[in-house]
Amino acid sequence: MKIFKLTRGIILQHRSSNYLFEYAWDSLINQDNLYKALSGMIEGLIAISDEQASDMINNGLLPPIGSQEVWAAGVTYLRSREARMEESAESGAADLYDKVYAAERPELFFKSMPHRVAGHRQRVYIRRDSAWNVPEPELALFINSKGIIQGYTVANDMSSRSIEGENALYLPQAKIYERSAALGPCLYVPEQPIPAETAIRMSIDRDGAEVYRDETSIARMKRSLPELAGYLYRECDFEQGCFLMTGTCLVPPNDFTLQEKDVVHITIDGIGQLVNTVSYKP
Ligand code: DO4
Ligand code: MG
Repeated sequence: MKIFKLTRGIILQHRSSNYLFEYAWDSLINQDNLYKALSGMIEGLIAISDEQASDMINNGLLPPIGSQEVWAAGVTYLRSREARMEESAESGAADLYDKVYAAERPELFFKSMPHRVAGHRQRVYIRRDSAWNVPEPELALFINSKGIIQGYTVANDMSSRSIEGENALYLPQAKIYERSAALGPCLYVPEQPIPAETAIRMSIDRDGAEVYRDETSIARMKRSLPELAGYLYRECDFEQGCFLMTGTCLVPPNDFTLQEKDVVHITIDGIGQLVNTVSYKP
């Protein structure tokens, strides 16, 4: 099932039916066995038509986050390791990425407070002081306060390759700025964990023409999803749960940088599509 956070309530979609209700987002999603908890609520909810649901989703959608922090994992796919080693060759930091890909401990970093997160059809930003900017399509996990993965969403970990490539210690500046994180369109809450062969796709449009398209599967991830969640929760408590981006699996060619007004589409099977237009911070 899917839950959409709206300006006027929450829509739960399950087996071709839509239900609209009011609930505090944090307490709704931070439950044990969220699928079962949501299924148990359905009986008491009032169904709305597909037209009503689409209209509300098209006109009042928010990112599927409440007060949670957003964290991210890095270098979890071979493609990310390669790209990072190329961009940092001159700074001499290429080895760091090679080592972290192979190490037992994953790379985990803080990505965003909820107020900096863009939702579906909202703008994401590129930095004015960065010459080389890319979107990073990622599966994001929603992990509840007990450390158990309860749901998934589509994520964009917007990044500056020039800033990170100049010096690996600039990572927070390459990664954390206004609207550098996007999540949406919904929180997908399946009965079983998301299948390993789930496909993830990204395309980028410029002036109405497609300038990039590629796809892969999350089966290529070097680490397991519970392993990433386990490391994050080792010494951190998250009272309302936490979102964790699981690393990028697609990187555009090295001569590609995002421009203002580019439109980034990221799709993950079963979850949906996250679309964001690129902009500078006004
Ligand atoms: O090591 C830097 C960040 C890596 C990252 O964001 C990714 O692999 O997705
Ligand atoms: Mg990333």
